[in-house]
Amino acid sequence: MMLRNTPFRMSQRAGLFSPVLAVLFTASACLAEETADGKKSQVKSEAADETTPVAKDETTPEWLPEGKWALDWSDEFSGEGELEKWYPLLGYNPPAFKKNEAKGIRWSGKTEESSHMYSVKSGHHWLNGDGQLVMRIVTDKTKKNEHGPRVEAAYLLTGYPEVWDKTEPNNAKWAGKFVSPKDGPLYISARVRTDQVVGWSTWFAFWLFSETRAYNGNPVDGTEVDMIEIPRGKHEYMDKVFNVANHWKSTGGSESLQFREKGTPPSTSFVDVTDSDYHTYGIEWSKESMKCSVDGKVYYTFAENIPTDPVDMMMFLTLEFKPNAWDPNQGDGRVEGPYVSDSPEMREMSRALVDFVRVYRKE
Ligand SMILES: [Ca+2]
Repeated sequence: MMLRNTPFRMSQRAGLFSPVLAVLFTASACLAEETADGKKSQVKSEAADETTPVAKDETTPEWLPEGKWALDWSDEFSGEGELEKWYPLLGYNPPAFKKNEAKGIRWSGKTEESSHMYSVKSGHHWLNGDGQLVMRIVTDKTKKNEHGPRVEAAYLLTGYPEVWDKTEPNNAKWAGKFVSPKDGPLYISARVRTDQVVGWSTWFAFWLFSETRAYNGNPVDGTEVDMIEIPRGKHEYMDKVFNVANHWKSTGGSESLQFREKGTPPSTSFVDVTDSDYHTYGIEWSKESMKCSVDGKVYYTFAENIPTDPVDMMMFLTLEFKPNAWDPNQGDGRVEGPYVSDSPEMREMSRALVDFVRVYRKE
């Protein structure tokens, strides 16, 4: 899902993919995604790469792609207390971030009052002492803006705005943990449980993203890579659905694929990411391709528009909310549909548990 996004519509598939790749696909329907300024990009529905080997044990967290891999970075989310390797998105102002005065907003309009959700410093993400990061997204019923009850969420990055820098596209230079396949292929994975991601118009996402160069039309220096997104909504097909995507331009520069158990057509290959198991979402990222896998089975391979020499791509773990961002009449989890818990002051719409994030480098 790009920063600017509006509902999908059914439409004919157009040729973003090579004919060679296309023959591997077993389903042909697609969804088109209409962006905020009215142009359509593509969201094809399903198609498994049947040529890819399947992991011996689909839940083994240590599954790795073929080859020899060395652990480069990881967060096992052990212990309690503050996160050390992840930063809540609190805006784009380096001095405010350094002074701990920054305030985060997301899906924003022109002002704080027109934001659909807020990323906040604390309160919605924590270590549970049992080896997992807990993330949640809630409606604070005591606060409102022009969109209604205010939504706050865990929205975590491995980077932060470090210093003003006029040579940077957005005048801010980012620091933190960046990832790049320039010096050799990477395998990046997250083990996540999402059975409590239930709120309508919420979704869980695990991304690679450049805050400065994602949508400049040049995939080489950084894009938005959605290693996994799990949206929820009142439509039956949204009971069990996930997608992967690469976005390199705000309009007309997207490649994405949706997998679903229900709907027309259903996917020929699918894993139920809404069950109570942990699932491992991985990407094997080289300068030639990005292979997105679930539990060691590759679901989709990006072969074009690869970020081959990204400047500041970092990892994201997020819960998000925007009414009908994925589909018209998706439902508003603030006031209807399932939820995790509810009180007069707050409704917890969705919750995710993250067991680890690991980055391996090919030797
Ligand atoms: Ca770019």
